[in-house]
Amino acid sequence: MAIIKQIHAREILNSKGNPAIETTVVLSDGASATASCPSGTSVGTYEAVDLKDNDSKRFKGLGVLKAVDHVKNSIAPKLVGMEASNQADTDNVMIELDGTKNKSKLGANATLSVSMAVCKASAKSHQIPLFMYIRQFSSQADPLKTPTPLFNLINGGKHASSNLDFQEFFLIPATSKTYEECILIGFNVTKALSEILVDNNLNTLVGDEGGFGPKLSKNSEALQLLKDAVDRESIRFGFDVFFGIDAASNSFFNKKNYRLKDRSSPYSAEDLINYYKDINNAYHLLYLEDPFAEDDWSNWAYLSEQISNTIIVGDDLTVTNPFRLQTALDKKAIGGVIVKPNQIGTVIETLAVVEIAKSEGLKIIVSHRSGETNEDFIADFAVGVSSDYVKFGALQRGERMAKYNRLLYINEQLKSVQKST
Ligand code: 2PG
Ligand code: MG
Repeated sequence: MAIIKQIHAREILNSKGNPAIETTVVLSDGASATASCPSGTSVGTYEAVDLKDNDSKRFKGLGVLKAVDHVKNSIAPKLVGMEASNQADTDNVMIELDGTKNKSKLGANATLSVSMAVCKASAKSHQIPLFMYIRQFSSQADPLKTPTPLFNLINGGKHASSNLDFQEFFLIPATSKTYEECILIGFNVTKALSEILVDNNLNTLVGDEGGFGPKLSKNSEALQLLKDAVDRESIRFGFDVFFGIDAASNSFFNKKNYRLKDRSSPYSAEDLINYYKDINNAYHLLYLEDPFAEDDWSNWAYLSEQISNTIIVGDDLTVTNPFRLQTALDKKAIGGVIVKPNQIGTVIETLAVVEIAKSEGLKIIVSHRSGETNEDFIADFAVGVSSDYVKFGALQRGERMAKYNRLLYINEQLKSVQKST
C-alpha cells in the first residue's frame, strides 16, 4: 500500500524542440517516478486534446503551462492521498474531473503524464518491472514476448521535406525473428540504405522519426530503395523481411479526393485503391496504415475486402478510442490498430482499447509519436499487453533509441526468466 504524497509538473522540450509536459509523482513509501508526454504532427481530428497555451508570445503558442497548471491545481489536490496501485481509480478521478469526451478541459497531455507517472511509481513501490506491473491490468494474458519492430526507415509526409506523400516506409522483420535479430537486420538495412543514398547523390539527413528523408519523385521509389538495401545485404525479401507503409492519408485528402504529388489531377478513392494495388503487386505490403482519410469509412471496408494479405491498420481512423474502434470493427474496416496512449489520455483507457482489439483478433501496434521525449513507458506498455508490433521510428535519434534500448533490456530479462523456468 502506497499513497500518492506529491504530484509536480513542469514544462520541458521534446525531440522537435517543442514544449511538452513532464510530471513527477512521489509516493508515501518514498517511491517516485517521472513521465513525459509525446505530441503528434499528423494528428487525427478525433484524438484527445494535446492542450497548448495558444499564447502566441510564448513558444509560438505551443507552451503547455495551462496543462502544467491543471496538474498542479486541479489534478494533484484530488489524487494526493489516494492509493497509487488502484490505477483505475486514479485515472477515473481524472476522467471525471475533465468531464469532456476528448480531455479538452484538462488536456490529455496533463492527464496522461500523471497517469503514466502514477503507474511507474507504483511499479517501483511494488518492486516489479514496469512491464510486469502493466501486465497485471491486462486480462487477455498472452505469453510474454518482445514485439516485432516496424522500422520507419524513410520519412515523408508531414515528417520530412522529402516530397513523398506517404509518411512512413517500414522495414518489417519476420515475426519468427528474435528481437536481437530484428535489431541487427534493422541496423544492416539502415547502413546499406545510407550507402545507396550516397551512391545516388541523395540526401542522408533524417526526418522527425529518424528515417532518411531523400527527395524522391514517387512513393514507389522509396520502396525500391528499401528493396535495394535489403538485396545489398542479401536479406531474403518476403522471408526474412517485409515492407509496410503509413500513408497518413488525412494529410493529402482534399474534400472527396486524394492529392498525390506525382499527378496534377487528384486521385479518386477508386484511383487510390488501384495505386495501392499496384504498389502491393510490386512490393507485397504486409502492413498499410491509414490508407484513407479518417471519415472515408466505405473505402476502408472496400480496400480491406480487396487486399487480403495486407494488414490494414487504423490510426487517425481509430485514435485509440473505444467508440471509433467499435465502428471500425462493425464496418470490418481494419485488421490491426495503432495504440497511442496520448490519443486517449490515460493508461487505463488505453488498456481498455487493447482489450477490445484483442478480443476481436486485431493485430496490436503500440506506437510512439513524431514529437517524442526520452520517455520509454510505451516499451514497457507494449510488452505488458503482449502487443504484436511496436512502432518506434528508425534506429537513429536518441528519443527513438530510448524505446528500442528499453526493449533490449526487457528482452534480456525475459530471456533470463525463460532460461530459469
Ligand atoms: C503516426 C504518428 C507516429 P504523428 O501517424 O502514426 O508515427 O505520427 O505522431 O505525427 O501523428
Ligand atoms: Mg499513423
